Amino acid sequence: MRGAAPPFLLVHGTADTNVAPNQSEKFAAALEEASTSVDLVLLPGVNHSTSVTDVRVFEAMESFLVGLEGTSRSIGSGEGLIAYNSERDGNTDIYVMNTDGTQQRQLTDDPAYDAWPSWSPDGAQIAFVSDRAGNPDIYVMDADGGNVRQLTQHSENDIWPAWSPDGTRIAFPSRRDGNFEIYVMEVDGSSLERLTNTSSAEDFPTWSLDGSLILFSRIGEDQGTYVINPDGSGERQLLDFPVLEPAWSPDGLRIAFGSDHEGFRGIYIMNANGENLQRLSSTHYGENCPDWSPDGAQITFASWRDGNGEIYIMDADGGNLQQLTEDEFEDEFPAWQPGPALPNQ
Ligand SMILES: [Ca+2]
Ligand SMILES: [Ca+2]
Ligand SMILES: [Ca+2]
Repeated sequence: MRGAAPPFLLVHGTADTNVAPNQSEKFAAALEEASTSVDLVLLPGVNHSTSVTDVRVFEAMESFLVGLEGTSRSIGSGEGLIAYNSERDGNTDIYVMNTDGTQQRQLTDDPAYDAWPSWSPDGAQIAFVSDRAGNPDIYVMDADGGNVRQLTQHSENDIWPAWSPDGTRIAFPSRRDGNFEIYVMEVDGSSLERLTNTSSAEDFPTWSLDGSLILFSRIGEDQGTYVINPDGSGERQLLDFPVLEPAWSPDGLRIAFGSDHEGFRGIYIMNANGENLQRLSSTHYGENCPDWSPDGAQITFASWRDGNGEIYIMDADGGNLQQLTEDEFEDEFPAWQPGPALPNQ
């Protein structure tokens, strides 16, 4: 027991640490006898994705926990918000909605291009790109759209902000030194550091769970997907093609990304070491910008399967597709609000 907080019941999605339903039932019955509430956390294991077995275990435990006092938390069941950008008001602005597509509401309202939302790890702030000062710069606002601050001010493009997992820094590509390089700054815009220095275009940074690595793409000479330490050392190649809009999974084990390396824009996932590449997209209409639900069980993304960009969610194995937006305008670049931290994080 951890003070007043309910204990977590971890369900590992691996064959070697699988929890049999009868064991889960015994554990749940023991908790019920003690009038103890419990939080359920479904945690996909190393090198394994969630399987049918895991879902059965999860459902078995959930059914036994119904009626227990207190709350059981089923992460991935629609909690949190999804931020995205849309052209529905005549220019591109940032919106948020519930994860079932309800309560779509506008956060920015500026004639400029306001796009590419990126949540702070605590889900309280959103970094984004706006050209309201004349060219693309990085901004931050509170999750309700208030308290907008401009973090970068440069006549060259600063784009694609990505928060460090501890919330203290933001990585972003900038063309301020002649071509795109990856930079890191403090969240107040100070202490700017350049991590790459090439004639190619570096783009799309995303941080590992522990903040020890930044993954990015390189287009041009030495094209590919790389990881680098946040101090600019230790660069190494993971893939021989550049990924688009990558997102590191909340458990740190996988990376979702868009790619056109098979001739169309699709959504893919791979292990964090670059192995076990899998395509999730089942259409060739164009899909991009995946982002993970807080429990890693679902992925939100944009798809052009109905003729213009719409936001969808699906399970992390590509199943259970659900459409969240439906209008004639471009809705894209979804970002899933981070949830409560998993135990041991
Ligand atoms: Ca706008
Ligand atoms: Ca460069
Ligand atoms: Ca649309």
